[in-house]
Amino acid sequence: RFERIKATALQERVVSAEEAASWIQDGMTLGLSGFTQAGDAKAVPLALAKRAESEKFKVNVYTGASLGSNIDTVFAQTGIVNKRLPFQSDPVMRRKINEGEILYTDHHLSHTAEWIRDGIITPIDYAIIEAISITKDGMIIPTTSVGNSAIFAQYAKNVIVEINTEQPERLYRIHDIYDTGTHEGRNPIPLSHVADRIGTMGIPVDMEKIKGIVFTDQVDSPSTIVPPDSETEAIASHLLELLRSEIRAGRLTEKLAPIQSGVGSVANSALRGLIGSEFHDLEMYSEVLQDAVFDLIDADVLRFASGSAITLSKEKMAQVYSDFRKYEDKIILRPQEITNHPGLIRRLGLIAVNTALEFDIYGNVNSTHVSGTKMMNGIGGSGDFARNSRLSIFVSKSTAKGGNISSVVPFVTHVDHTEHDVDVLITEHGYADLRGLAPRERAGLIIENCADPAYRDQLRNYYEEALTRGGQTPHVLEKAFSWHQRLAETGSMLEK
Ligand code: 0RQ
Repeated sequence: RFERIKATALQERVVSAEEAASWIQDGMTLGLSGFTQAGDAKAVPLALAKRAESEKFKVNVYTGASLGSNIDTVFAQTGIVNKRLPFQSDPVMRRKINEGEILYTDHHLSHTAEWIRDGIITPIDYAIIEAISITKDGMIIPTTSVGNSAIFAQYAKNVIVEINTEQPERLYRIHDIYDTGTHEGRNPIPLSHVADRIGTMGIPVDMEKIKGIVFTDQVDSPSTIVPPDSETEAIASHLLELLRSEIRAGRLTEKLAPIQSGVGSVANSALRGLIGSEFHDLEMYSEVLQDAVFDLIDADVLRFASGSAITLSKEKMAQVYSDFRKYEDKIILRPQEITNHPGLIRRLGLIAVNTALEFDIYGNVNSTHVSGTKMMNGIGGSGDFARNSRLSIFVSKSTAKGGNISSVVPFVTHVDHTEHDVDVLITEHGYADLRGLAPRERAGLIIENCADPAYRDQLRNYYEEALTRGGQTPHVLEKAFSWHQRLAETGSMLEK
């Protein structure tokens, strides 16, 4: 185990997870590695939660994105979290957030590093970073995610490294850590192609700040991949139809443009839809590399994938890590500030596919707040990509909860992505290409192409009444949220 600490002077700093957790005091702020269940620090956070059985304290918790290994669950259950940012997706934490017990700052994933640099948010007392090893010169080599780990380690007062001996050392070749520097004297980021390497292989850190090193062998939590159903398959086929029409229009070739894809069942299904298609030599410039990405590499459809985390199902994890040589030259993991960087997203000209909870007849998208008030997960990186991509696509099933909820509504109850950031909407019924259209041109297209047939008359009636009121974006304001009100009162958005 100790050979993983190549800076031999640091070997004497090995402590137990319990000892490291004992350094954390009430009121402190922690920066934990971890991005969509991958590469999260596990041993020290879980030991910290254990302390809560006999002690009362609260900490602020910053991460890359969502954590696995039940960490957010036990953090929420033990009540030790004061404030959480920038993303979570845990059901227990979600409930505590919505009950007002945990403060949650739902934040664009590319922005958090800037807040840390500028001293906007409470400074980090302890960064706790999972690593496969520490190099001779003290660089931390992350495991299956990079997320915000580099900025946390750089700005934290103290660093605890969790060396995960279960993660193969071969992972050392896949990271590319680039520091954008502070606002003074910042230069363009020298990345012009998805596969470019622009930084260091690990996270450079002042060795003096490494207060402790903990060994762990707990692997990442596997993701649950919901198998495609007829609706997600229909969404995937409409997405392919859209891409083909872009090729016919001469705007894309069969190599497409680098693809970003959100997480979840719809996104995974959409990606899998590319297997067996005519598209080839594809590239991804995304956040999360999920099962479908490796399927696409295996099928020789995907040439290269850049992301911030590798999040896999149990079966895929076993296959990928037992044969990692096959993938190591086709993958790069970067800090989320780079994967989600507005300038790079624009420069690379991405096709971005993200998921909506609901969207309205003019193209505004709500990805986060159920019925406008209850947090689901968070905006994650969807806003970074939607605003800056070459082609910004949102997908959703047209209904939820057995048809009681229409995902196409008169007015979204919370706006994550404004109509200005949304190019194309896709449901299982079809797609609406909103580019270049005025609000009055959009409404009909969205209703007829995307809404569930059971809700189309209701939407048409709303829009016709709205037209009598006039305006650039016509609405019947007193009825704009009436569908959500009906849902709360009767359990369905359908008019009786
Ligand atoms: O709940 O399973 O309890 O029935 O929402 O919906 O259709 O399974 O879709 O898993 O792809 O998640 C937007 C939440 C979609 C996700 C969201 C209910 C529905 C179901 C899930 P049940 P589906 P998905 C990259 C980019 C924001 C962050 C992001 C998300 C559950 O994609 O969090 O894009 N995105 N990040 O029944 C009430 C509605 C609903 C609804 C669906 N209108 N009202 N409930 N549901 N529509 C990742 C990162 O950045 C880290």
